[in-house]
Amino acid sequence: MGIPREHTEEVRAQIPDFLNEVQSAHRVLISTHLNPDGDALGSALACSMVLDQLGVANEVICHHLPPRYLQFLPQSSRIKLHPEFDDHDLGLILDLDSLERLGNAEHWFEPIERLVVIDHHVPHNKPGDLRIVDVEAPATASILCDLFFDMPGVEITPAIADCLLTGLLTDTGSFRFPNTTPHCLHIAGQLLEFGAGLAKISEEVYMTKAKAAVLLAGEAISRMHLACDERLAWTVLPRSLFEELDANPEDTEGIVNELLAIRTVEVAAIFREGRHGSFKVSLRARGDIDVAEAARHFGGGGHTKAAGLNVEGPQEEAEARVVEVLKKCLACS
Ligand SMILES: [Mn+2]
Repeated sequence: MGIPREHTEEVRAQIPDFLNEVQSAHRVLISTHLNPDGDALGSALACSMVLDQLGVANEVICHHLPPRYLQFLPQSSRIKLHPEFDDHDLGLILDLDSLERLGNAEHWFEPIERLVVIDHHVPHNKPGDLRIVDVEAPATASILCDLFFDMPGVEITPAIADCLLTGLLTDTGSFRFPNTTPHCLHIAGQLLEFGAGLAKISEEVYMTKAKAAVLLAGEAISRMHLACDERLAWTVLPRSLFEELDANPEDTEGIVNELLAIRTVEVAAIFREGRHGSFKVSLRARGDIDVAEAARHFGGGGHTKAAGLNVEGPQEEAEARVVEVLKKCLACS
């Protein structure tokens, strides 16, 4: 498999269309997907600041407010649950290709006449009057770099550079995933020249956690089960544990990767008990193993190496059903 190559020139060719859309708008509503990550929020905020520079009135809304680890993003307090105005004539959505993934924010986009979509996911519903989509791009933020670096009237400030670099970093796992292209590293270098603070972003995103998150990780690891010659690892986090540690669902972020880090482990799963006794299961895999198929078995989905599903309790049954399917994935049952 060769290195992926994004369609930088095709994106640049859409600069006039993008400018035409935003400059003929009276007020733009910007949004991104629910459970927003660094690419989603970094991209939304970067767009907002670029529209400011172009003199285009705009607002940013999201179904969820920024999680704690992204609250350092410049101007993150601009992100609201609801818009203040109701006279938007252009919608700009980032890092998603299905309006449903806007969650509650979708409602505010329904009356808006025109829509611009900027995204790097495989298209589903293809909404939008102007679509700037590159499925080979490692992040929506990298498409925005191609769009904004040479855009007339736009200056990449340190704040914009921080937002875009956060998107690049989080969607490439700090430049560790196979989607890390030469172009991605090149534009990351340019973002540093524009004043992005790599060390500060890393500190906020990766090196700072709530105490509850660290305690929860300890519990998750100490409760871990191994099977299939230690090729399968899983752990269950009951609701009572979250109450005891004063932890929230956000605090489970990254724990599944700790299980997958064990040298022999090829599939890792973390079960988190939800409010109604059902379990949200995050799956991770490496090597040739495809966990998306296992997730689909339970009506879930995702990527081959990272997928998720929901399963009804009680705990023992939920655990047994999912583990059985994961053992089949590993051909060890
Ligand atoms: Mn993304």
